[in-house]
Amino acid sequence: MKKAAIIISRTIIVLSMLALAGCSGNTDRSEQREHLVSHQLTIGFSQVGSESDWRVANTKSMKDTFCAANGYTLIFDDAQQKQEKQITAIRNFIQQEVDYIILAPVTEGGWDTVLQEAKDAGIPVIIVDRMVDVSNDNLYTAWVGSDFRREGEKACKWLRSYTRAMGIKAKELHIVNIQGTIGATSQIGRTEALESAAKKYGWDLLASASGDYARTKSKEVMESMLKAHGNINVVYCENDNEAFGAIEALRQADKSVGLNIRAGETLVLSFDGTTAALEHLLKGEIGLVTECNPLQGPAVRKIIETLEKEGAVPKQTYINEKVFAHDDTVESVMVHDTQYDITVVSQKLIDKRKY
Ligand code: GYE
Repeated sequence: MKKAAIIISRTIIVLSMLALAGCSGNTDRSEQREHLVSHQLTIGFSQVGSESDWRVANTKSMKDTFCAANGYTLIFDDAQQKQEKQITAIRNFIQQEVDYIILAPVTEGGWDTVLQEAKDAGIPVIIVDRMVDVSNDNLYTAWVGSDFRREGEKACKWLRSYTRAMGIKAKELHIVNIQGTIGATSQIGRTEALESAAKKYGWDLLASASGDYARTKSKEVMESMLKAHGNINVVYCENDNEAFGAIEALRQADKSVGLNIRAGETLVLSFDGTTAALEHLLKGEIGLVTECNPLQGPAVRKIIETLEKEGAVPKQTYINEKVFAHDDTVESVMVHDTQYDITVVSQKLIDKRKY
């Protein structure tokens, strides 16, 4: 599409959006229209899928941010966890001559060709959540997400402090890891943190297998881990939905989940911090939830708005995150680390949770 045609098509979209979004108010209509025309942007967003509550919240954040009322047209594509579908979606966005592409990549590898195509078409690409492993970083403009390795380190630090305070020796910890989607940055970081802590402290890491960040698959993985190992007392789940599946499997196998390993309970750890996981934490059914914030829309919008003003944007933007623990564990963790920044879960906190 040539420039003039793009302007005409955007004008049409804006005019219809003025009606749709009810963007009226007291300002003069033509002035307002002019303002919106100059800010009207079309965004193509290739989302991984809808495998978890985190993902659903991430999609909602993008849709709420890049809405008509904010001056955006969002073309959304759900790739159902398949990279081929993401590549096709990006090619479609290029054909449609969108202004920006947002990509939440399923795994890190395999993006060079299609990102080069976007670059050749002059369309900036903003990566969100997981990272891409490309030959040249100039194939994308910016990345927004979490420090997954650090999340894993925070969880392991808590596990060490808590179990030491309970007088449990390192070799008495029999851990299994239900991993995320293999090759996703979040899986790589969280797995690496656990493996290196297990090595450093001498924990018994019995087994690792992927639950693909999904509840049903993780329940199956937990079932087979329970058949293979009779002594599991810690389950490290790389997201909340995996923890829900693992808890279901543990209960069906007549194992009790809880905070007291000494009394034979199985300690479950998870990542994300969705409302449902915090509710499990409050009941003591999950021992620790390391937050991973899915509400990335506003940070991405800020980047796009800066780019529109031809300003410089950071190559990487990390979102700040917390660690949530049950009140009963906090005191013992503090024995070993008084500086520990832990948020104690409460009903009040859960009531205010946005996802
Ligand atoms: O933890 C999980 C989701 O990559 C951070 O993907 C993301 C992970 C998140 O499906 O729930």
